[in-house]
Amino acid sequence: MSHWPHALLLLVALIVGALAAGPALTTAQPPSPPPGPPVRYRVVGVITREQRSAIAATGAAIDAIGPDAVAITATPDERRRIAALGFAVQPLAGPLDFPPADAAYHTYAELSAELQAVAAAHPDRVRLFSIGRSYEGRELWAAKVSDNVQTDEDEPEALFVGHYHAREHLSVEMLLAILHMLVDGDDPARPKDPINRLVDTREIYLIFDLNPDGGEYDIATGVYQYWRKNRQPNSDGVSIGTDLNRNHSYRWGGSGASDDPGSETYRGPAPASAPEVAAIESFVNNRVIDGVQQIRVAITFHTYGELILWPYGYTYDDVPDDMQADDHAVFVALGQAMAATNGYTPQQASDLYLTSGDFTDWAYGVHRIFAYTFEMGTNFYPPGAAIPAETARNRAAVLALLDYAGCPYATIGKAVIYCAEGSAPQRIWLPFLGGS
Ligand code: 0X9
Ligand code: CA
Ligand code: CA
Ligand code: ZN
Repeated sequence: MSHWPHALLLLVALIVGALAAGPALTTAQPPSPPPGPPVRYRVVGVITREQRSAIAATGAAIDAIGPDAVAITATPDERRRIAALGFAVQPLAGPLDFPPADAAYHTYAELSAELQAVAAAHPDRVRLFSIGRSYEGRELWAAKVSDNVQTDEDEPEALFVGHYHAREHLSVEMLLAILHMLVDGDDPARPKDPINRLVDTREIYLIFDLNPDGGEYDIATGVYQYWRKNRQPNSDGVSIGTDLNRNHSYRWGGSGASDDPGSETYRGPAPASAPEVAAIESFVNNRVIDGVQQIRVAITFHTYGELILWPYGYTYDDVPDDMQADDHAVFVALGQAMAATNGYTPQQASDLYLTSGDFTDWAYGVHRIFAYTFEMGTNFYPPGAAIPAETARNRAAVLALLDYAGCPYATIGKAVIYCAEGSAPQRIWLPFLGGS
């Protein structure tokens, strides 16, 4: 209340200033411009909190505050309104990129280009598509990898997902490493090697970057922002972002997720309120064909901790009413089998801490998918030079999961009970895994 007269005075001063400077303020609301990614600017001559409030009131995000300038992220309309307040608005210098030591990481633009190149080089085995758009309008790129890739065959399906959390850039590199592992070096003249056989007998879906807005924001200044959430503005008018890994529709709103929009683990205002979460849920929902979910196994890659986590995260119970005992046994056996290949620690997600609304709870709770969270590495920003080793470390685990996609219940000796012999072999012999 007490600061309101100041704001009014300032506003009057700004309007007078703006009028004196020439351009008249329009009173009518202009039509909203087409949605597009907001752009970062420096606004100069900003000294007081009232000035900053006036800028924030346009809807622009104030990212950093200096002695006489602020860095903002603004839509074209917000930029115009800030300029109309009388401030000089300058484009922020410097391309959006990783710091030099981390140049090996892919920006969103580099990821998009790389995916297009791989898809063009392997039209028989790779189909590139988008599952939807991020809040700021970026395509959420996905690829299907299989033989006869344009056809939906009756083959076990697997899903891998990267970049739920913005600062966890290594997870995008993991998705790219999987793509390359699956398609590089395949030689039609050579007898089918185990990887080719896996590709040919499964349908593998890769969602490379579920949070491109957060990822781009995290690297935009040249100094990592430790950003986690997406970049969707919240209804408090101040904070930005929903934690995508708290926004899923299964038992949304329980423990281990915040209802405070300012929190790093904000669950969002409603289940699947984040467009990125809505997009992946609708993609997975659409893999139900004739009442049967086609995707049997999944990994969502995060950083960090060198962990393999299985559901549930919402409860400490190992086998609550919404989990089959045999499914729990599969989660443990398959989790341990993968951990044996990469040295990660396998455990139930809630052994780390309780969460609600994460991807794996939803994927299993709703779709009975054997979905795991992998926590890669030992910090959020391993140097670019660490990418090859950190991604190669999960190569055998990914192949083992693809192998067991034929019949996950084979891990507990119950293939005969659960898995009918279909056209797809249940196990592909993987000599480098010591597979039985
Ligand atoms: O908290 C998360 O979303 C994941 N860890 S992270 O450090 N990458 O943010 C873990 C999700 C797995 N679920 C539970 N631990 N309950
Ligand atoms: Ca196929
Ligand atoms: Ca299929
Ligand atoms: Zn994470």
